[in-house]
Amino acid sequence: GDVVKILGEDDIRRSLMRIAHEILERNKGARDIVLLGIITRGYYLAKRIGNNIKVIENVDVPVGALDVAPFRDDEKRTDKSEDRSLINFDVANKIVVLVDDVLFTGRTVRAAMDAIISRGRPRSIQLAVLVDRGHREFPIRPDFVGKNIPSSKEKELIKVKLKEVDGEDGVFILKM
Ligand code: 3GP
Ligand code: 5GP
Ligand code: MG
Repeated sequence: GDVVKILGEDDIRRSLMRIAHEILERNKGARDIVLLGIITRGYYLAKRIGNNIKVIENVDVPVGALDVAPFRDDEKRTDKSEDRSLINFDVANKIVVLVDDVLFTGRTVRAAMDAIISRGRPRSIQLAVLVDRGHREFPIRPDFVGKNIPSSKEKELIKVKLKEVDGEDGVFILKM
């Protein structure tokens, strides 16, 4: 069906710079912040936010890749031995900023919180997403949002493209 572009390359770049500023404002600097991006695209967004924090504050914040599949509550759950997370730092006592591309039902974020807590006890967990499309099934809300895109739960799909994975940057609505 129809494809409508909602965000272009420049829009995404500005959103991720604003989110970096908001994270630093909320936490009064970069101290004790670590970024965990949900595999696949959330991880590349987390890396970009980390690069932006470096530009703004001249601080390197640790960035890790979080695989939530071992902690899902449905049939897509995989064995813990297949955990693809890549996190070479401690989350205990840190301010963990969880990053994902699209927030929908909240189930992925619920699983992500389990994945994080299985590694240690963070001081806090905050949530940054490029797109919030609504339709939550759990009591979860984002702290930092690129764009709210009200969507039809069944008739629409949000497509996020990132250069690192898809060769181009863009957010699109697909009407099915
Ligand atoms: P991601 O791993 O980069 O987030 O789920 C596999 C991919 O398909 C995801 O990539 C996600 O962006 C994309 N996707 C598109 N629509 C949906 C959807 O409705 N549900 C899920 N789980 N993924 C979707
Ligand atoms: P949730 O668990 O909140 O329902 O969905 C969040 C996760 O599923 C995100 O990591 C995202 O990749 C994927 N997802 C759910 N719906 C969509 C969608 O419409 N578009 C895209 N790109 N991803 C989605
Ligand atoms: Mg995702």
